[in-house]
Amino acid sequence: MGFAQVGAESGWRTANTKDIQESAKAAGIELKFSDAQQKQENQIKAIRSYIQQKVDVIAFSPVVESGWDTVLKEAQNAKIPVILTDRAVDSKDTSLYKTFLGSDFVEEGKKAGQWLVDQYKDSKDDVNIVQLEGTTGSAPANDRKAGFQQVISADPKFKIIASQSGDFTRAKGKEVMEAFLKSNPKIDVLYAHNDDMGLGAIEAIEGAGKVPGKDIKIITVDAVHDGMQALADGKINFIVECSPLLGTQLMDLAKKVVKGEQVPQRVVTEETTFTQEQAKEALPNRKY
Ligand code: GYE
Repeated sequence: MGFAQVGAESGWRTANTKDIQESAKAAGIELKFSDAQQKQENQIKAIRSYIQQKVDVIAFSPVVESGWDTVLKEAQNAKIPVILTDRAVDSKDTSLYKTFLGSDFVEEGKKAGQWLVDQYKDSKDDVNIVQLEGTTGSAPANDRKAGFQQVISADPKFKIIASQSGDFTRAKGKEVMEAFLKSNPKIDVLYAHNDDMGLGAIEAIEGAGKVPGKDIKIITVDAVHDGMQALADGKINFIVECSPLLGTQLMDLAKKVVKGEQVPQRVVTEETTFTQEQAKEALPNRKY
C-alpha cells in the first residue's frame, strides 16, 4: 500500500498516522508512507511515485477537496485501486476511487451547533461567536462550518462575528485568536474546527487576561488527549469526537479491494460527543 498522508498538523493526525502504521504491520501489509506537509502538490507527487512503483493499492487523505481528477485518472489507467480515507474529494466521477472511509463532518458541525443552541435556549441576548476554520478548501473545514451554520441559523441571536482559517494547527489557532480578541471586545463563544486550534486559542485568551471556558465558551472537534484534558480541566466546554483510528478498517477494505471483492462506496466512522463530566470519566481509557 502506498499511503499519502496530509501532514503532521495536529494531535489527530499524529494518532491517525500511528494507527495506520501499526494496523498495516498487524495486517501484514507493506506500507510506503509519505507526509505531504499539508501541500496538495506533494500529495500528487507521492501518488505518482506510488503509481510508478506499481503498488497494489493507494490510500490517501486528500488535503483539499478539489483538483484530484487528473492524478486519480492516472491511477485508474494503471489499474491501481484508490481508497479515500478521512477526507473526501469533490470529483464528479466516483469510479475514480473504490470507497471512502471516514467521518461525517457535516454531522460533527451539527452536533457542535446543537450543543450551543441547547446551552443558550433560555437566553434572549445576542451570542457572539468566533470561528477558527480548518485548512481552507479541506472537507472537514467546509463541512464542519456548514453543519454548524445550518443548526445555529434557526435562531438569529447566534451571530458569527469573525471566522478565519487557523490551518488546523495550534500556532495558527493562537495567532488568529489573538487577532480576534483585539478587534472584538465581546466574544461569547469560540467554535474551533479542531482541538489543536482550540488549545492555541486558549493560550491567546489567557494571554488577554480572560478565562477560557468561562468568559469565552469553547467548542472543538476531535477529542484527542490534550483536548480532552483541557475539557476535563474546564477550559473547553464541549468536544465533538472525530476518530483517527481508521487503520484496521482501512487494511480490511484494502485487502478486499485488491482481491477484487465488492466494498461499500462509503464507510462512516462511529463517533460520540463529550461534556466536561464525560471527559473526566473517559480520559483514563482513551487510546490517543
Ligand atoms: O479533525 C484535524 C486534522 O481530517 C478529520 O484533520 C481530519 C482533521 C482533524 O488536522 O485535527
